[in-house]
Amino acid sequence: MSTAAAAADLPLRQVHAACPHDCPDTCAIRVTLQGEQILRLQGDPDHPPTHGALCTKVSRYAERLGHPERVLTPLRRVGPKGAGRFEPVSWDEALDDIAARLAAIAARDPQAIVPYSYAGTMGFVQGEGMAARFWNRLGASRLHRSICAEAGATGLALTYGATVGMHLEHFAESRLILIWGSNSIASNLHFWTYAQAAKRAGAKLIAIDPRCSETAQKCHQHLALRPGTDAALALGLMHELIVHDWLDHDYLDRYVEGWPELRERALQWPPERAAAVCGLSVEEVQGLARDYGTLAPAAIRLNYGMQRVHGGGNAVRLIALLPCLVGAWRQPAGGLLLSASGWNKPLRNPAYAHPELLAGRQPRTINMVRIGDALRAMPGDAVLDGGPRIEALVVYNSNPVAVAPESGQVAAGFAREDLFTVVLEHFLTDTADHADYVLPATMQLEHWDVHASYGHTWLLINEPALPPRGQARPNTQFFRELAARLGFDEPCFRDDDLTLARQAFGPAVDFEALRRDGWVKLDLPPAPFAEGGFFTPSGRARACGPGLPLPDHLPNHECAESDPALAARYPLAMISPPARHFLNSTFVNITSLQAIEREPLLEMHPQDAAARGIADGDAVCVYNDRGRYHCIARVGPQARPGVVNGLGVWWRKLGRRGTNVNELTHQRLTDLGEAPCFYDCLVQVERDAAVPAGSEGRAA
Ligand SMILES: Nc1nc2c(c(=O)[nH]1)N[C@H]1C(S)=C(S)[C@@H](COP(=O)(O)OP(=O)(O)OC[C@H]3O[C@@H](n4cnc5c(=O)[nH]c(N)nc54)[C@H](O)[C@@H]3O)O[C@H]1N2
Ligand SMILES: Nc1nc2c(c(=O)[nH]1)N[C@H]1C(S)=C(S)[C@@H](COP(=O)(O)OP(=O)(O)OC[C@H]3O[C@@H](n4cnc5c(=O)[nH]c(N)nc54)[C@H](O)[C@@H]3O)O[C@H]1N2
Ligand code: SF4
Ligand SMILES: [Mo]
Repeated sequence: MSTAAAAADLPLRQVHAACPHDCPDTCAIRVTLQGEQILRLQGDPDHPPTHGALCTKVSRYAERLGHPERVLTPLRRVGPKGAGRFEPVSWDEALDDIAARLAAIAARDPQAIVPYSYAGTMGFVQGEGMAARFWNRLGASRLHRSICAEAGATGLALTYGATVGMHLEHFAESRLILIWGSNSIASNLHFWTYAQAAKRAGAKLIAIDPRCSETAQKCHQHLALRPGTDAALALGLMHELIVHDWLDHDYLDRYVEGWPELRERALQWPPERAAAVCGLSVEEVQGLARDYGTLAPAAIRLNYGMQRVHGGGNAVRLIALLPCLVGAWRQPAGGLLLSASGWNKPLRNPAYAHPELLAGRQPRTINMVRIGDALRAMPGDAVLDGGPRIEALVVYNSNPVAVAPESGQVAAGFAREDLFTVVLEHFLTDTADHADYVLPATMQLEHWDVHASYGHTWLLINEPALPPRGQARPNTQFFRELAARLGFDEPCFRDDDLTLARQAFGPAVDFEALRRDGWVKLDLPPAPFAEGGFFTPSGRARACGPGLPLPDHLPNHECAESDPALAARYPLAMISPPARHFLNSTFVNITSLQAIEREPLLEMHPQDAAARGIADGDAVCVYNDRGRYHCIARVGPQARPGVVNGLGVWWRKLGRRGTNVNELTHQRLTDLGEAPCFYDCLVQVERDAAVPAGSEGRAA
């Protein structure tokens, strides 16, 4: 009997899964299988925010799972670093050698070993579930996981006392929605569904974004401000709210700390000043203030796109205070949402990472944003935080060679022949190419996990639907086996994945309900700050106070105001927001999605293109002192004058001439949170005369 016929005899089964990707939507997935054959993979129709729909990327999950280039056996390097030449080895051979190499380094100083991980999966189990215990026990360096949201999250927490905001579903009832630094259609699709409902009910939608994104095109209005000027816009809005008295005085008096001081500062920002800084018209600033001051309930969907600049933290602090000025928080459909992750924090198990295993040690911290510098640093350099030279890296759930800033330096660091690098991956990414060992990791449908969301207020479970392909193993298993080989005999290293899933949340979460339904909703008030109740010590939102200076507009590191000489050489500001069909660097190698995105693109305004003799479709070189990025110009209204949009984040080896947009970005940090400044970057562009468009093969 053939296997297909055998499968047809098997009963259908349904499994609750969760989308693992770094996306605020955290969709619930329903998988229908017969035997080991996926019949259907769909958004769970019963999960309110998912609403039965997955994005284009994840609806192709089976393509990623069964991809012919998936890494299915452990691999050991045979060529030079970075060449991506490997031979298969057994798991035992790989683990024995890795354990021996790490033990030798740890005997000198475990801090010379650095874990590098981010949000390839957002799951608690396959994220840091077993890994954090292992690193604590080893005493390895700690990693400041700052590459995405730290500036904004810090600004938000300074203001509200936690990273919390409106509930996603209430946006459907808003009358005004400011979509601020967010291309929601690409990166927050399920929010867009609620925004569309509001629009149908008569709400006005305004996009605040340097780029005329897919989302901005569908809003009633688009304000194309200069990158990194959001704080100036917020101050200009406050000025107008004050002079027209569109204020909720009662709310301000009762629930805001430092309002008199903030008021004085805002009065220094008449719309003329704000408009000049932002590159907007005075009428645009005034009109936005009128809408915000007079339409209620008014909601702001802020996203991380606007905080990847020098002053990103201050900008978030100012914008987060806007709903307090107009009393928007009084209604469920008013307020602001940047992150919802603080809502689930109290439910997480504080003992999960077993901090006691550190036994009083306080290892140094490496900032993941500065991995390019850190890998090349010598003891005494500040970036090493008082610790030793980095001798070994264990990378999981991340692709730093592609996504970290100043990637030329990152690649150079990873290319150090004396660096021992282990990468847990699904594919031979740019980072995996630099590994001494690449170990095959399971994908979401092959392992257990539990998820919380940073965009909504549900918790989700992910049950394995399929056995691992090939020799793939969950991340947890790698750390368990390494722990055993290093003689770590604490019982927590023997917890299996289901146990880890159970342990992630405290007793307040009904794990059996999670398994039965696939998700549970957090029990929270609909208008959380209707009467103050912020998570600050005073319970009031904080504009300033003891130890907290007033927020202000800080110009970009790289702009004419901060560095006129640099701006003279590199007159264009570059932002590098995500391409719609990739998720950071994930999916770049998925054939059907790559076919939609086609090539690495640089959007340019016709004026800027004409001044450089560049036509739509030309091959161009984007450059600054850090590097050269080769891509294709898309000339049109998506870019505002003076700003180019380099859509990210291609794998270097799948891009043109082995480059991606992070060749150009720098490793300087934001005002708050020590986060990256991906969108604070000056460049120049020229035609790639040497290579006519379309004639260049990919540098694989
Ligand atoms: N399809 C897709 N979805 C994603 C991602 C992805 O790569 N692709 N990434 C995921 C991740 S990691 C995250 S953190 C989230 C959020 O990811 P975000 O990076 O916030 O993603 P976007 O929503 O694209 O928001 C970026 C928007 O901010 C704009 N922007 C850039 N600079 C400025 C500025 O100075 N001011 C203002 N006002 N706007 C600016 C950009 O033009 C862009 O439209 O999305 C997640 N979802
Ligand atoms: N220029 C520029 N650079 C950026 C950004 C930008 O907007 N512009 N965005 C930044 C942002 S917001 C972020 S969050 C970072 C994201 O950076 P990363 O977190 O590194 O995200 P990805 O590039 O998606 O890489 C995740 C990797 O994890 C792997 N992975 C997924 N699941 C698993 C698993 O279960 N086990 C293992 N072992 N591996 C797994 C995937 O195959 C993938 O290669 O990039 C940043 N870089
Ligand atoms: S990437 Fe985002 S929108 Fe797409 S399925 Fe995952 S959580 Fe949903
Ligand atoms: Mo991110």
